[in-house]
Amino acid sequence: LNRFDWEDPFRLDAQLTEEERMLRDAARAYAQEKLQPRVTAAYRDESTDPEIFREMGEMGLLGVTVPEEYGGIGASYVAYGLVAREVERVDSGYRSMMSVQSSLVMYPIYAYGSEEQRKKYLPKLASGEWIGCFGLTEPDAGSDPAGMKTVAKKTANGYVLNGAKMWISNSPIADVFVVWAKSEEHGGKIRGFVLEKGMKGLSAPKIAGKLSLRASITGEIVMKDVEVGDDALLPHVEGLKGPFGCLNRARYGISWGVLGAAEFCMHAARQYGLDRKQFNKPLAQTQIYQLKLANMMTDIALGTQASLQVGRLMDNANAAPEMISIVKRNNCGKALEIARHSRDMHGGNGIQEDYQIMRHMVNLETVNTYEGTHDVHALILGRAITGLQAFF
Ligand code: TGC
Ligand code: FAD
Repeated sequence: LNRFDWEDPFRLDAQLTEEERMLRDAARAYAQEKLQPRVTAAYRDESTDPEIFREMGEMGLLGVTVPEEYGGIGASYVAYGLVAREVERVDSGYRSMMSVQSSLVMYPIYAYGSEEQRKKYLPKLASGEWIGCFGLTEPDAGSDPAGMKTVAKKTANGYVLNGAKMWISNSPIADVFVVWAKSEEHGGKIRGFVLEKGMKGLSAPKIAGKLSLRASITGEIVMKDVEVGDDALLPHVEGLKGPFGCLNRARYGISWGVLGAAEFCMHAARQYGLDRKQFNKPLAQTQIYQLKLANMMTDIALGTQASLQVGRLMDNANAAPEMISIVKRNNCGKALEIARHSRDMHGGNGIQEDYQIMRHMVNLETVNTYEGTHDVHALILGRAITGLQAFF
């Protein structure tokens, strides 16, 4: 009879290439050896160590799908997903730092940028020497980015940008800002601009007091008459499909990442249930405890297979955005549910920082919200099913 492995129910390992397995193992070793020891304090102190970008760069974990000539390693989207899963097994905030840099900053510069922009920015972003951020959301435009107010006005040899972005991962420590604005020159269409730290009129104050994702710094981007040259415009994309093209990749990565967090929570609940006795028997020997573990393993296994399939389709240029909505929405919702159950299964210990479950649980609240909320992805899917848009 074939053996069943509860840690790898559908033999994911056997479905990966040698290169994908190697990158996954390198990411796991880095995350466990370098990130795991600092996360509890970083989270408690709400502090982000910029050195992490340098370390990830050295390990080749930034922009893994970007070709080697620009500093990436030209790996598959499946490999990218596996890296996200390993980093988020430690903390969603660390995965956020990595995925913003890779999918939301390096990808648009690679896909929509000029050759000069690629050469100038990508190698330094890949090495982690420069930190990037992505400004789409505004105080009055979250789920509805088409409602943004940031504008770019044409000048003799460039543009002047005015506006404010809100909830921007990495922004207070960023060197490179990919910002989306309505461009008057292009009939009010949304265009991408690459801004740099130190530009006059550009600031990025930290948003303090987050009770979720505390190891990942978040800020605003404030632009007051920021003057840039013509070379700051991303020349090869126009309209919302620009930022959405980046979000497709980041959302896909998140669908893998949250399963890493979910696996951590499930494995911890299993071990806790084996170790702790009540009523003279291990908690893991009760039916309710086993039911919860069975549900967790099932959701993780199904979610992983779905993300793997979407990744393979992305690698074959055959994926549709709605597929990504399915896995982003499902896996985030299921991971959050798994973390909440694991918190409960740990009893009083579940609220203690050493057990790490509550940190994952509150992190996943953010992940369920950013990159399109759980309900917004339901509406994207509802539109695909019915042909009727229900957003407005
Ligand atoms: P809609 O009319 O549907 O589309 C406008 C144009 O965009 C195109 N498009 C896409 N293109 C590529 N990929 C996709 N997924 C696309 N979705 C839409 C579409 O074809 C159209 O193109 P064109 O040429 O015809 O103009 O747009 P809408 O205004 O009705 O949008 C509705 C909705 C709800 C789907 C959309 O706005 C949405 O997804 N809202 C959620 C916003 C969001 O995800 N924000 C994320 C901000 S970044 C972030 O959270 C980073 S956190 C990262 C971290 O820390 O890890
Ligand atoms: P809203 O859009 O106001 O939504 C509030 C509620 O209303 C949600 O439940 C939503 O599902 C619901 N809702 C909205 N519209 C509808 C509708 N039509 N029908 C039914 N229900 C609806 N953005 C960036 O651009 N870059 C970043 O790097 C970034 N990082 C982030 C980091 C953190 C820690 C957080 C919390 C957010 C980040 N975001 C970032 C912003 C994130 O993408 C937005 O918070 C998200 O898109 C939701 O927008 P909102 O917060 O304005 O909520």
